[in-house]
Amino acid sequence: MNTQNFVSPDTIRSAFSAAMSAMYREEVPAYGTLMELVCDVNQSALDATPSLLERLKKTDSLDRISEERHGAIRLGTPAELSMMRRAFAVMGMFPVGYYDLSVAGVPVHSTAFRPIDDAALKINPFRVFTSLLRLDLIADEDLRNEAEKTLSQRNIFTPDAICLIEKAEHQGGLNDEDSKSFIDQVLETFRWHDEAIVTEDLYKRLHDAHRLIADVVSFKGPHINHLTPRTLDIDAVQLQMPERGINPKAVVEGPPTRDCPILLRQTSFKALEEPVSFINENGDYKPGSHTARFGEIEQRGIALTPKGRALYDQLLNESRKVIRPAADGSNAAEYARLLGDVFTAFPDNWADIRSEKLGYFAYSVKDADKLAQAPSSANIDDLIKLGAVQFDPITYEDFLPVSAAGIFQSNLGDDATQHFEGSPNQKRFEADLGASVLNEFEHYARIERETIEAVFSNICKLEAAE
Ligand code: OOG
Ligand code: NI
Repeated sequence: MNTQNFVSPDTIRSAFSAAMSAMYREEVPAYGTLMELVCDVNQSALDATPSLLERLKKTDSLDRISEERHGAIRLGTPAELSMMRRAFAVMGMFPVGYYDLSVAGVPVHSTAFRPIDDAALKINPFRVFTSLLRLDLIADEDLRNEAEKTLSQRNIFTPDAICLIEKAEHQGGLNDEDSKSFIDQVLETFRWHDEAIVTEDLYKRLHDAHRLIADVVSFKGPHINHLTPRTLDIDAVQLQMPERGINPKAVVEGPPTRDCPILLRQTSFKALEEPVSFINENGDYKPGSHTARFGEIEQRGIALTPKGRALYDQLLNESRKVIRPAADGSNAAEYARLLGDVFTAFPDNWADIRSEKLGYFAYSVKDADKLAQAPSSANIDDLIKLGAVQFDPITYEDFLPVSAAGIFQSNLGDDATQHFEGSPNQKRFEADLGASVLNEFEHYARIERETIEAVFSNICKLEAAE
């Protein structure tokens, strides 16, 4: 076996996300318009703020600033989920985090497949928010059985995709030619199919149970339902969408605009009504429509510790107790104002966020001479005070359940809010996935700890050299 010939998973992921982007722009022209807007806004932000440009030059690849950072799919069965895990592994994407959306009226639970280490994230951070339908939350037993039967008859992967996944696992990688076919074959799973695999009657019954159930069960595969480029100014994109003829959701999800961005802010244009056809008993097709696909944008900030996250959740809850953002946007400005006010309780400078242990930071040597002179008893705080060490926020690479629910809801139709018994079941999800998910907090804590250890190992080296 010659591993030299294997294409790196990072390269496969980059090529896959580029292929998906091209396919989605062709399938959903409004998404192409959003991409153009994002590019323009990002350019203006860089022109207006030279310090931002300098900072991004150091940490990011500027030419890829406006590229997709994530996409989302919704799967129907445990077998689909576990094969999807194996497909993503070939691209260096692994399940991180568990999100229970049932509490928010959406009958799914989810994870995000993403690159994990810093080098891989830098090459291409593309991730896929992946949900599994929870048929156990459908109350109507007949409907549940029908949905299950329909799902059991579909095969969302091409036979060649499965062969190549198995080959990659067996060999430990794929060569150039195989990796190209792998991308082509796996892309098929994400493609839109306008011919439903159900009758109009079943579609309607699934749709009445929950719009999302109809979206998952009625089609040949789990079409990518949105892609999400990164923006440097989410408020500007939200504001300018209507000028470009695209209809934004009512409010930006997540924290308010701040000097020190935390976690994740997201917004989207509302899902489009698209023509589809339903199968008849006699095998003919009957025209209809389905609303599922949209475009989203994201802006990321610092990863919060459990303490910081608890404060974020508390402030978000407080705001939403006073004003729940209305789907029609009628109280959007009021909500944004209130959110801003309530979040003044969350420190908005990096030093306080760090000293109050609300966020995760990466530590590095700022001045080697000062470090060499530091007393051996100095801890990391002392080293910062001495000017020997600096700290930078670690970016949050994951998702937020309340925000995700808001994205789901605004794209499921504004009448779709429904109540399910909140019932997180991570054990079940992991059994279906065939693997456990990485705990995101432990992951960020480890990154932080390793940077601190690296600083102290520098001191040891300096002492040894004396
Ligand atoms: C996924 C919604 C969640 C996000 O960015 O929070 C999501 C979906 O609509 O399938 O993508
Ligand atoms: Ni999304």
